[in-house]
Amino acid sequence: MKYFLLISIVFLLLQCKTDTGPPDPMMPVPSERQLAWHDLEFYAFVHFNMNTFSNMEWGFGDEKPDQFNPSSLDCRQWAQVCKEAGMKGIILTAKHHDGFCLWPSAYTEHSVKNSVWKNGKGDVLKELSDACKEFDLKFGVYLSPWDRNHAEYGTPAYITYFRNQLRELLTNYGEVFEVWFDGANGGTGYYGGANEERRVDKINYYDWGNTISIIRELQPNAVVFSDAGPDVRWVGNEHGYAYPTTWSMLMKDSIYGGMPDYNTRYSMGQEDGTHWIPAEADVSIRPGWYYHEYEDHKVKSTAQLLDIYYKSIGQNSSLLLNFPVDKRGLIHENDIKQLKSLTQKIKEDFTTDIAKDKVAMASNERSDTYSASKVVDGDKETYWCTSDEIESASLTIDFGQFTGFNRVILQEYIPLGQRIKSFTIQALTENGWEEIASETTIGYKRILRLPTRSAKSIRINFLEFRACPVISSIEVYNAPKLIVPPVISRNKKGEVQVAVPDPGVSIYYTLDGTAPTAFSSRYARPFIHHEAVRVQAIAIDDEKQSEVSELNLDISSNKWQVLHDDSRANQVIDGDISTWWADESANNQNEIIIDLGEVLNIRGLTYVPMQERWISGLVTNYTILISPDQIFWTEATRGEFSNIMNSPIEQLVLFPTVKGRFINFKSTATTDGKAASFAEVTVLTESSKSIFDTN
Ligand code: FUL
Repeated sequence: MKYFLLISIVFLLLQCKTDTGPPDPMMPVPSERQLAWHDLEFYAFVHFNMNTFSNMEWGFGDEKPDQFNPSSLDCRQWAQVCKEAGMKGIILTAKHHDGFCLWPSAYTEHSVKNSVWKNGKGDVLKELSDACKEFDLKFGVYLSPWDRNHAEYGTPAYITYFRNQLRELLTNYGEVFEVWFDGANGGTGYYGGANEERRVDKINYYDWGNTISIIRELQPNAVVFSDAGPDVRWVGNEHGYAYPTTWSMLMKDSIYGGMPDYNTRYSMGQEDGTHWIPAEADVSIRPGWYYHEYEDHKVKSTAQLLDIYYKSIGQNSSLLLNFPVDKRGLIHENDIKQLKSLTQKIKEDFTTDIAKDKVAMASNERSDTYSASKVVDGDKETYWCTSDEIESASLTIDFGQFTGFNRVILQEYIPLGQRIKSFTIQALTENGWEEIASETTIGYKRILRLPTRSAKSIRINFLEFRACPVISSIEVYNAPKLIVPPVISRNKKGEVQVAVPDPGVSIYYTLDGTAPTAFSSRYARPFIHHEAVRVQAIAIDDEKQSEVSELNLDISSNKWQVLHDDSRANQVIDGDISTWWADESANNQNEIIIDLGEVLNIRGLTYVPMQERWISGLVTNYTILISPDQIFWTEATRGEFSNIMNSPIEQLVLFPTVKGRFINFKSTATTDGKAASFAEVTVLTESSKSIFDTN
């Protein structure tokens, strides 16, 4: 009996060691809390705090609690917007670098309790955590380690303060799914009135190990984000992009929060990383993290947001999309519109999985339990896996008939580690097997955007791996093209360009003022048009048609010249609003003189201020002078762009027609007293009058 037992145990052990049981995990592997986090994929950041009211990105710390006064704060609106977009949670800036607390902390006076908002009885954390519960969303907190308000920042006493606050956040608001620690630490600040610069030893000052123990004690399921994890890492940029090669592993012990070369050396992760610390891509829907009225026209386009989606979630990262909640305390209408447009497009892109339940075959199957069919069964918990000792492997999915497709989603079964180092995809087209992709990592999820083609089968060849491939899912879709109104522009040469983000989408346009249709001229390439004109265009693909976009143009600037020693001054008339020029040697009184090359009937001009993230030298007051010969000048008009700081969009100035060849657009004051800057100036002549007036 004894012997029988022993033999059975040895037999069982041997069984486990054979290739038919599950493969050994390839270390490191994710923890339970990380696995739950991976499944979230898409969740929201909200930057809303003192900076919203001081119109800053990094407040100095000397702001007064009374400045915080939202007129109609509604966290339920945030939650509803995020829920409807399919996002899984919201992380709020409970305290940003300026130190103001959105909850009535017992450890500071610098909080909502001393604001006029709700007579000091409000608590934004409470309102948001309640709203998240109501809308079944996860709730997370951003607590800035740097505090430019606190008198003791830089001393051990501040660490106690910081931990006390962390305890408040993790005790009083229910379940927290992510605690977010920013890498920006130390610098100038108010520091309780000291108004000085304080640097800290970023490696040792925070004693992170003990702070993280508090999080583990109070919120064992919460993941902790920082450059070095320990659970989730920064993707290394604020554009929302992971990388085609993105490992979830990291050499954790060589990294600390805020290290200068983090993004160039570590943000892609490391194949031989010692810890599982996957990437999170954070990006704002506007240029700034905080709300600024002057960015109302700069909400990212559908094409930009879609690109972010594919380059984050599609490249083994999660996506943390930020909403700069406005002074009312609401997600702005423009942001909601773009978010809806993004989520609508994502839904369309992944409507029908062509691979689902189709016949899948592999060059090697570890056993029936791990057969190729597991990748198309719609169950992420089952997976295909090969035996251990293989050099390469391939898996073929047969669609049964020729089918058009352009997206492939692949997922590794990450509880057993991230394994794939390189793979190719082939498609069985009418020309036989053709290679259509050659890529590196997969990880939790990889989405490939490919040109649309028709194929009967696809084959994925796994070429290099750290351990035998373990694939839980392969999905195939045929995403419709992105149909958005075309962008029309004209450069200095007079070339009119009409552009759409998705190649292969047809563009039709008109120049005669009629609305374009599929029977109008088809746009193939840029064309020269020097005269005044209204260009209207639409994008069409199959049955779908975009809204009409239009651009009213006066005569082209090809004969014009900006009269200045610095030839870069001509960027002001190049038709490209992303370039700008300022005469740095001048003060805010500087001017632009344009030589039109001939005498024209001038009736106005347009001015586009610089479109950079940090704007400076926007013209607020101006005088416009016109001359036939640069000797006799006539003042055409003078005036003010009163709201240009908050709304830095194209400004229009009209005046009674003056004949002349030279136009002097003279700045008499700028927003910040710096040299006047100009992105684009166009001159309006009599020839465009009928075009503009019928608008
Ligand atoms: C940065 C911070 O300094 C920004 O203000 C913002 O909070 C962003 C998410 O992280 O590093």
